[in-house]
Amino acid sequence: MVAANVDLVVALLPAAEPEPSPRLTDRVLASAAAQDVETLVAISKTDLAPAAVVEDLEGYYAKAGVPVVRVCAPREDGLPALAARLHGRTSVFVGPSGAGKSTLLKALLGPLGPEIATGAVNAKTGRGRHTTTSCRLVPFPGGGWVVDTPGVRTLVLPGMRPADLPMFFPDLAPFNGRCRFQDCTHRVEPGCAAAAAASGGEVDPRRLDSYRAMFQTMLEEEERRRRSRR
Ligand SMILES: Nc1nc2c(ncn2[C@@H]2O[C@H](COP(=O)(O)OP(=O)(O)O)[C@@H](O)[C@H]2O)c(=O)[nH]1
Ligand SMILES: [Mg+2]
Ligand SMILES: [Zn+2]
Repeated sequence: MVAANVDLVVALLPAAEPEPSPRLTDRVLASAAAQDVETLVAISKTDLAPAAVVEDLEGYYAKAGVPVVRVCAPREDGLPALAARLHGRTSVFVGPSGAGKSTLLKALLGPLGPEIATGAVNAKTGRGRHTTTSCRLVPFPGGGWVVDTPGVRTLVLPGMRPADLPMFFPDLAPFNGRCRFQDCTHRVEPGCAAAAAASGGEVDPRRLDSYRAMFQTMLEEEERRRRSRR
């Protein structure tokens, strides 16, 4: 996706400014899982959102079976927990522009770290400004590497087949083969075990919707590629 030999993708999910988009985070997580890379969600900018919003996001990922930490760079909250995960590994920070990736990396590296540019979120659009324009590989104190990346808005997943997508959603994978139809895609088929789990609250219905939206995007991508080949 971003760099070779990556051990860990840290998906930054801002609690506010810009507006949190778990759907984008879900796409980052599924893409990383498809490349057999471990993932961690870091809910950032927690000082800018009500506690209920942060708790909801945290609960969403805990229930989805994805490790999650809360971080707030200016308050230095959650930094030791995150640093422990980064130690000795090659990690990539991924997330929307303005999520606080560069700020977080700066806070982790401390005053002796290299100069890293950060940029305010555009007040009019609520979007980040893409201050970080290229990937940047930074040595992590005590061992390891961290890659700071520019913001992602959408993700294209070359070579990933829609039918394989449930495998990369840890909370949906257990339902594979448990639906009425063996090749159920958990979208519109009757007798879908994943849909029943979402209705029953065992799976967050928003996660299933997010999966379905990603599946749809992948179908559209496939169609676009097919057309451009003709
Ligand atoms: N209040 C607050 N602001 C933050 C936090 N993290 C980053 N920011 C601000 O958000 C803006 C975007 O941060 P930046 O690190 O450039 O985001 P990036 O595009 O993901 O690298 C900057 O103005 C930062 O100062 C945070 O935890 N709390
Ligand atoms: Mg940046
Ligand atoms: Zn199903």
